[in-house]
Amino acid sequence: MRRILWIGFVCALAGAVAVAAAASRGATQKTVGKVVGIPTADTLLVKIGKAKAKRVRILGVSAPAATDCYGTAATATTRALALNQRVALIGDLKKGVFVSLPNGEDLGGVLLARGAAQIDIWSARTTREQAYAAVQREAERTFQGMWGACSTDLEVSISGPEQGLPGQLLSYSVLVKNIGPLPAKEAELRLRPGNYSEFVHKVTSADGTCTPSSWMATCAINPLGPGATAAVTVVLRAVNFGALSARAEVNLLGCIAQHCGDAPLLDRNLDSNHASAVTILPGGGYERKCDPSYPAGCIPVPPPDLDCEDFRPLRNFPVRHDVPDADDHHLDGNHDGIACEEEDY
Ligand SMILES: [Ca+2]
Ligand SMILES: [Ca+2]
Repeated sequence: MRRILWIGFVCALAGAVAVAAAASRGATQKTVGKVVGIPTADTLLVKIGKAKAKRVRILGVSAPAATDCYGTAATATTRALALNQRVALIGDLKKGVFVSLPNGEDLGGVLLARGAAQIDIWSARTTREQAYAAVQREAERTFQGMWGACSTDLEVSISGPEQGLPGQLLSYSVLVKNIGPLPAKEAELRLRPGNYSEFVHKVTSADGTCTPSSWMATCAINPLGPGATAAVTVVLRAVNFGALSARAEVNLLGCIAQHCGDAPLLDRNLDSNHASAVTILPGGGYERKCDPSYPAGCIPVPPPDLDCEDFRPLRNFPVRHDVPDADDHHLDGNHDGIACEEEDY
């Protein structure tokens, strides 16, 4: 009697497991097949059983096409990982599948980590989207694959008068250079005085379209090939005695289309995207004087209180805390003797 009960229990349990398995199959169907071709980096040709090989899209990722920057390298990456391998395809074969490699690794995740694909933001969301986002962020940060190869580097510089007078119009020359290797199709330049009462008077450029407002001018820079330079002139109106700074910031508008061709995805060196020039307006009790707290260069004494942005590209420079009125500009927020580090902002 006891034995019969036990068998009954086992049968019931087995039945429950079978039902659960069927239910989970419905949700995440799993098929095993052999990869016999790689038409593009995010598509596999898979032979399942004796049926004709099927084209299967990898779910959640999108790789550059053959004609895009890094397209050939991306396809080679998928080929090296998956060709001739027996893989598990998880999901609906018609809609796209997660692909599990023989070593258990997720093919889509590996492609993202190597910068051979990016998250497919053009299709429906997937259950792995959040995990994939973290992987892609890391790949971008470390310039893996296409994030390094399909980048460019815009650099900005600004120069202007060392000295002026309140009421004067002061002219600054701004240069934006594309260091390369890819052409910069879209870039935006922002010009503005520091956080004081000086105003943008005029902004002109033959290499872009500029729109001035009282506190900031914005220029859409014309496409810049590798090695090419765009020039912009900005005129500021000085108001007060003291120090005046003119700041320039350039931003590459990276391609976010599914197929970018030779348009860069990002600017790989953001340190070179800011520059500033300081002009002294002596008088009214203000004379040109270098602040002894900052021995790396001549940083004028306040007022006004200048920010790290006013000395770009200068960063990580020493600060003396053993002088009177040490670090008057508050450039060493964490008091470690080095100004304008990441932690000081
Ligand atoms: Ca740059
Ligand atoms: Ca510091």
